[in-house]
Amino acid sequence: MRTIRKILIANRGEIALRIIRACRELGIESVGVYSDADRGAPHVLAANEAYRLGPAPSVDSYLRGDLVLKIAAESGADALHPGYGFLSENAAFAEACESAGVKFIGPPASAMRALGSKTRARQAADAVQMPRVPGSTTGLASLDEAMLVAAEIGYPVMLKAAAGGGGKGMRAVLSPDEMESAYHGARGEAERAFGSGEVYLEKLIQRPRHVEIQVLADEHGNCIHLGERDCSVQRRHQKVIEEAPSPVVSEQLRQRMGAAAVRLAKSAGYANAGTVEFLLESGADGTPGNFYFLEMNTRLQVEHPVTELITGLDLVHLQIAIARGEPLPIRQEAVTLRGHAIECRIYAEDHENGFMPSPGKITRLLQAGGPGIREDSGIYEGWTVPMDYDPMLSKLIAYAPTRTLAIARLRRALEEYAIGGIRTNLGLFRRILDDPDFQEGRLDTNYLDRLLAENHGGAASAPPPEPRPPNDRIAAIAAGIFRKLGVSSQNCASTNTQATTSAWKQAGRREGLRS
Ligand code: MV4
Repeated sequence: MRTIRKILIANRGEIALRIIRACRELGIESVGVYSDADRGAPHVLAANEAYRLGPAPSVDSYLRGDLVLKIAAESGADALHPGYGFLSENAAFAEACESAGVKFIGPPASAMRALGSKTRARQAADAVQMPRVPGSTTGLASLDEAMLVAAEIGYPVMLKAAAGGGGKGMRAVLSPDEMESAYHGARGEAERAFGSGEVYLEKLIQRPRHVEIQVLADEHGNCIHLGERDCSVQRRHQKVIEEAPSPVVSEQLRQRMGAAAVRLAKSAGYANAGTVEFLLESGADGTPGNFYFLEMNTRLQVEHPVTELITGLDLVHLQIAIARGEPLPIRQEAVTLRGHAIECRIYAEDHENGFMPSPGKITRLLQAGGPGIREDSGIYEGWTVPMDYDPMLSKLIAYAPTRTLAIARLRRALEEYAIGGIRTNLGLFRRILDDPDFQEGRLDTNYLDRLLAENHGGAASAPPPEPRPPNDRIAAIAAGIFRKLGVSSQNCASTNTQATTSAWKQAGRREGLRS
């Protein structure tokens, strides 16, 4: 067993805060790190102590593994949690931590390397009879080979970068005449983005769902899975809504996917929390078809709370227990899924104007609460959202006995939630949750693009939309402003046709009562 008394959190925002909270619950000291843009960030205020890394850009701060390890030594941290992004999937950094005598709370570097290359991961999948998308398991040597392999598996196909992830260096190829430019395009993009131009081919799966299995492995060879998350609602490889369980995965399918994920993790010598991603084919009549291994993410994911809510487990507590060398405290048979959880990723971006990032000062913040609502946030009223990082502000998560009730709770919470001073995608969630296809669980990875193309703006290439007629939101915002100014807002208020009263409107009422 290893002693962990003090953990350095090598991250920022909501995930740093999430990990600091777990430390507090476990009686562990927390060490925060920050860039110049994050001097007053919530994670800096919450940590027991905090140290400056450097200037705002990530390459000068949160990506500086050498500085992070210097601070670990200085502060006497005996372990390090990398969160997600930044250094979390950097095998060389995990190794450097171990050399410095700082326990890296994540998998061993060897497992990160084994799964980091997609061609190697596909070979690993074959070795454990894990179904994977048909195609090559080694890099393509030439355009000629690409043509041959594509003819073998049959068009349409997809070119992918072996070092890739998140859609970079990826090209759909619908017919042989498209191959030449796609091949060179994908190679060049992969070379520039990852320093490796290795590409391989897969059969293109049309309109799949993105379903992933959460796994947990200890350092004694035990491994379990915690069911799936459905992350099909995404835009440009950026997840927008995640839920657990998937509305279409049966107990039998869950057990097959879960068992395959556990086999893969065990074969790679995996330890700690990880996620195995699958494409789930849509069969006829909305029932799922085959599932195919896509890749393994060797970190705690943004969307881990939905799994926590339906399993009743705390994944960060478990990560720390595993890092201490403890055996998994639960057996697979004891894992039970209960209820339904849905998460919205709230971003500082203008979804009505090409999804432009919208950093800036948060002048007003009305947070949601009440039964079945969890908010993992990295903001406060008065905080200036820096433009240097991913613009995710918070995660709003609803939990209820059924999917229908979880949707109702989320819609109610979104009515309570208001962020002033910057643009956010809150309005987008109201739209998605009102959509019959979402409500019926008719989802695939093209779902959001379809919804955004439907009527008013949102598509990245589309020009800004014409001003829309006043709706309840605009009226409610105006009501708040007018009340603050002491002007009558009767006309605006009368356009509110919804049964619920929005957060802004209530804020306006409170302001009115005060004066
Ligand atoms: C695919 C695919 C269809 N067929 N592979 C996108 C990110 C990368 N991790 C894998 N991705 C895809 N791979 C084959 N053979 C469709 C996607 C895909 C996708 C996957 C998961 C979540 C969202 C997506 C959005 C578009 C395309």
